[in-house]
Formats: sequence, C-alpha cells, structure tokens
Amino acid sequence: MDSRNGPASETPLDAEIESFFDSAPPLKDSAGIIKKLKEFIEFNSTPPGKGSPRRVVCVTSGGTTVPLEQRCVRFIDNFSSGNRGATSTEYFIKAGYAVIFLYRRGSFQPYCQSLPEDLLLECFECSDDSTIQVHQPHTKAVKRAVRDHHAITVTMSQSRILGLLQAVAGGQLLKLPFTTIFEYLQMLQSIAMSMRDLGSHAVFYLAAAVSDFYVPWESMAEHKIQSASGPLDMRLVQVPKMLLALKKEWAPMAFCISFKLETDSNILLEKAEMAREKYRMHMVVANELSTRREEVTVVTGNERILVCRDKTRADSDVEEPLIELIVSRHSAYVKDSGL
Ligand code: PAZ
Repeated sequence: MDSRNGPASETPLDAEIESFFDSAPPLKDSAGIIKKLKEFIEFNSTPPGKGSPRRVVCVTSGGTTVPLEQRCVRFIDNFSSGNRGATSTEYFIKAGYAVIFLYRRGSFQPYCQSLPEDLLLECFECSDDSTIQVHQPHTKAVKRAVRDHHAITVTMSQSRILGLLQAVAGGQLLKLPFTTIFEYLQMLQSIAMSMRDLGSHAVFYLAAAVSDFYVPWESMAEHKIQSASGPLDMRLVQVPKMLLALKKEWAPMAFCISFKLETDSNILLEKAEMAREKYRMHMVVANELSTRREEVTVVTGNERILVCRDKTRADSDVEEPLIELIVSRHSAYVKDSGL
C-alpha cells in the first residue's frame, strides 16, 4: 500500500531510507541471497542453447507483516493472498522472461494454484501394492502443475549439466521468500541492485501489498507485550517511500509497474495517477478490492486502459491480458531505449 496520507515528513527521503535499513534487523543469509541472484542473472543472460539473453522480471507477491515484538509473537498483517503474483509469474515465464519471485511465505505459488487449498495430500491415494496414485478428481490439476513445473526444471537440469548454476534452484524461476516488512525491503533492494546492469531488460512488477506503517526495531518491545499493563499504546511510523529509491538509484533503467489497491472506486484512478507521477512508474495497475479478479485499469502517462478477464471462459483470469499488455509495452520501451 503505497498511498500515505499522513503529515509530510521533515527528514529527507534518503536519510529516512538509510535510517530504515540501518535500524532493520540484519537479513538472514544476505550473502547467500546475493549469490543466488548473481548466478540466476548471469545464467539468464546467457541461457544454454537459447542464444539471446532473457529479460528478467522481479514479481513481488503477498503481504508483508509488521512485527510488534522483536521476539515476535504478534504482528500486523494484510489480506493479500499472493494469487496475482503467482498467476502473473506463470504468464511472464510463458512469455520467455526469467522471474525472480519475491513472495510472502505461505502465500500462493506459481503452478500450484489449482491444487486444493487445504490438503495437498488429498490429491493422492495409496493403492494395495503401495504405489501412490493421483486421486481422480484432482488428476487434471496435478497434471497441469507437474507439466508446467517440469517445463522449468528441465532448464534447471540443463544448467546443472553445463555446470553454470551449481547449487541454484531454478533456471527461469528463482523463488525468494519473505515474511516481515524488514525482510521484504532489504530483499527488494538487493534484487534491484543485482538487476541494475540489465538496464531496460529489467522489469519490476510490484504486486505485493506492502505495509505503510511499521514499528522501528529499536523502539520495539523485545519480549511478548504483557496485557497486565493495560491498553496498548504503540506508535507506528511511516515506511519510507522506497519506490522512488528503486527508480532513482537502485535500478534507474528498469521498466517499473506498481499496483494501487483501494476499496473506494471513486478515488482509485486519481490515486493511481498520483502514484505514477510521484514515483515515476511506467505503469500503475489500479484495482478495487472486490473486483480485483475481474478487472484492473492500467494507468500510463496518457492512458487509462481497462483490462478485463474473458468472462466467456470459466477458467480465464485477468492476469493473462494484463501480462500481454505489459510485455508489449516493455518491448517498446526496450526498443526505444536502444539497448
Ligand atoms: O494477492 P492478491 O491476489 O490477493 O491481491 C492482489 C493485490 C490486490 C494485493 C494487488 O493487485 C495489489 O493491488 N497490490 C498492491 C496493494 C497496495 O499496496 O496498494
């Protein structure tokens, strides 16, 4: 959620960002994540047998949490399921992009959407001779998930043979999980810096629902907050506007798409346009909570493009025409930038 209506901060943005990162708890295995990113980007810059380098998109997906205690028992969360990010990832891969999927732990995953939500094991049954079979009602969904996932892992094994990726899990898809707002922003920064040299071939598709407010680490209670002390009085501060840093400093040539969600359709497009201008995004995808699976409006510099799901097909989704539009606009951007 990038819309922030609170009083304007007096601290310059760069200082706010610096202070956010300085005071955030260190990201676990930061060096390992940076290594994975480097190898993934190198691999996709010279994919085996493909000739031309792949374009790379960072898809963010799911909601960030805001911890209330350092040894976290309680946290603030949001509604995002990760459906948009997971489905979009599949279409980007189909369009030939390599995807860095920065997702909330436990949210929807690419290629697994049509599997039953609660129990994966419901898909399988054990026959007398101890072989495992797919339970009849789920065969179509399991076949689809395995087939589509296999399309990616084939690339992965090729990469192993060629010794290019060694321990990296993935050829065209790199999945990186986050939970908290601290992890999310630290990882987004590392991803953006790693993608910087891709220039206009890099895309950011920022579908995650990111908290506007957080409790700074240094002012957070260490232990579980006690109810005996009476009503809870806690100050949340604004999360610095990282989209500007992404655009200005981390990956200035990247093609950037952010999302704007509102529940009041009367202010949605105006807010999306403001965000596009303020954060210098190439596109802002505006969606309303209750209709977000049916339609979105893409706001560019001079257009408002309504993108709808094909309602004549039961299995259609809005991400298919959306990614088609984005891919064509990104291609024009790459051509214009002459790289
Ligand atoms: O994750 P999901 O499929 O349930 O919902 C997608 C969405 C509404 C989180 C996304 O389309 C979006 O608008 N993300 C940005 C939200 C915001 O911070 O305004």
